[in-house]
Amino acid sequence: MKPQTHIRGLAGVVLAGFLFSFDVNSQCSISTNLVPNGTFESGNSNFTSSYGYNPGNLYPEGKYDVVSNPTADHAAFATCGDKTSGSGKMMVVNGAPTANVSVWCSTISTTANSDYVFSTYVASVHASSPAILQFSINGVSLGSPFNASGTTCNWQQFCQTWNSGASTSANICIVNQNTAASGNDFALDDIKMGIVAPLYVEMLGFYIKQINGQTQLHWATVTEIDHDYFSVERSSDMSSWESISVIEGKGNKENLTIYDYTDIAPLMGKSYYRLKMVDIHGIEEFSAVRVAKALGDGEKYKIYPNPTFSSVNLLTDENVEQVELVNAMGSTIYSKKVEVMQPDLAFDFSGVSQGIYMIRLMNKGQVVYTDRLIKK
Ligand SMILES: [Ca+2]
Ligand SMILES: [Ca+2]
Repeated sequence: MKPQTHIRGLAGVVLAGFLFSFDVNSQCSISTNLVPNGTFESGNSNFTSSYGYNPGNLYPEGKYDVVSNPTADHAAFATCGDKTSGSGKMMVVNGAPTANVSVWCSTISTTANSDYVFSTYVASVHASSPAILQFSINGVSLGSPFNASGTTCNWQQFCQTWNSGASTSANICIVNQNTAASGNDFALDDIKMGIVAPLYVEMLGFYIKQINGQTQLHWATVTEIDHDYFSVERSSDMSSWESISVIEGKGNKENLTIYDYTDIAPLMGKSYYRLKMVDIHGIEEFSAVRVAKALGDGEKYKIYPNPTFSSVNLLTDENVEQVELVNAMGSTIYSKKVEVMQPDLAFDFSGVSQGIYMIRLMNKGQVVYTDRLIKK
């Protein structure tokens, strides 16, 4: 589905230095679910199917049942918990090799000219030929077909947006598009449809700046609705994220708020940052991802903080054998051998008098880098 973005309030607001980005996603989020018994907890009711209801026996193709354990209806089906609670009911289907057959349909009232999200969870109950399903509304296919996981009992959510146009009712269906004869056996649960959840945070920018080995994060919001908090998240690989700070949101407001956070100890190499925004209803959205490199492009050595009151850190991927401090008279007043090279080394200059020095990095008897260092 398309990312939901709003730029309301941008006009007239000038923030020098901000990289404007509006890529805030609200995937599959709906405000109020309109599908009755989408959880199947009421059993075989509130929906229709072109497949046959065959309670207790799913050996024939093209049949379904509403049960809490697929194995109960077919010995070769996996023992899966439902999506709703893990112990509730789900619709279990022995998919037949005929495309364009409606497996599940329901009719709901809709408001004209509104954006809706239609969403379902699907899990395979047999590993072969995972289900290929497609949404359809009022007889028109919606979006691309989607595939259930090849791993049994692995519930995955699929959703599509739909604009109601002039429609005041929607016959919503989940249609089989798989023509495989064997396998194609799956379960549906937690089917939902509703108006797209409103974006509760309108971001006006999110950028990062690197200063003295620290990463400063700056962002701004225009509107916040029921906003609870930001979680500042960091990752070294864009796949596993850790929350490094939680910053309270403003709740509800319609004016510009600027937020700042400083990561005083970024990861070695690259640090990726993103903001998770959570509203009071628990709905989550994510900002764009920004990346900070410990060393700038073409930069081999970084000494920070500078000026310093006590110690300095040396950040480098190069080999350094010795670090020296030279005073204005040209005398070496500090010299330390690097025993074990690490990408981030600390040197204690607390015993060094206030003044301006030259810090010198040596490797194989050669000076490889010099910088002016102010000791306070
Ligand atoms: Ca359920
Ligand atoms: Ca089948």
